Amino acid sequence: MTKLDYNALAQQFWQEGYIVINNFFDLELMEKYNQEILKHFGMTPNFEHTEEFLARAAVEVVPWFPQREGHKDFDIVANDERFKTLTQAILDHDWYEQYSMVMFSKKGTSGQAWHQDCPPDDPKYFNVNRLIYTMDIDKEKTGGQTLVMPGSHLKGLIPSMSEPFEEDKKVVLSPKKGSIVFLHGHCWHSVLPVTGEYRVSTNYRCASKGTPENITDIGIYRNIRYQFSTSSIVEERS
Ligand SMILES: O=C(O)CCC(=O)C(=O)O
Ligand SMILES: [Fe+2]
Repeated sequence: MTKLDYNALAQQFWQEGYIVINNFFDLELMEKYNQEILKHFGMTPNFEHTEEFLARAAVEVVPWFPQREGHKDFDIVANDERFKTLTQAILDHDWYEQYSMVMFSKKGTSGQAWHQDCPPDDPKYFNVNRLIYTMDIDKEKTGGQTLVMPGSHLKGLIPSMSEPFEEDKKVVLSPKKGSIVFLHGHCWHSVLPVTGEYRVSTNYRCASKGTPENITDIGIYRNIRYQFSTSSIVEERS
């Protein structure tokens, strides 16, 4: 791949709230990951979230944390020098790895509603999603494109259902196998319904030092604030 201008990419991240780089990871490595992921899930995994969360937040993904279960292959991405250099360019030297999470959605599921991964109450504290794609995501084959609202990481809370929401300003991302997407946790984003056999993405979350480890415990949806550790709605938004 061509040489990366890390500083320009970091600047873009801070302006837009996200960056996309195609052909970042080797296709062979991505294929290996994808096969391990499919081996873990099979094609019809059960949802681990509660019915209430699935219904209210309209999020239909099954999470898996492969590094926690000792799947060493998943360390390769975390330890990749270019991946780390890009992270460093964005967060300076003061950052730490949180966890890697694979998200699986089967055919006919609704994807993910618009959300922020963590509360924007204090702009200093946020997670960074470092997404890698082990398969092509596109309109024709899979559906499940990722939607992002440029610049929204600087705009505070995602509007509630009764507040104006300029959805036409969104950008549709169709990452390819080997692409990466870095996304600020306060940036408003969603995932379209999955029309192909399945959809998989893998997120190597990290954060600036000093950010609480549980920063992503509460996700912000347009209708609710949801706490994952207690599987409960902690706020109804109006
Ligand atoms: O799978 C994606 O493309 C984005 C998923 C997401 O919402 C996240 O990683 O926070
Ligand atoms: Fe998210």
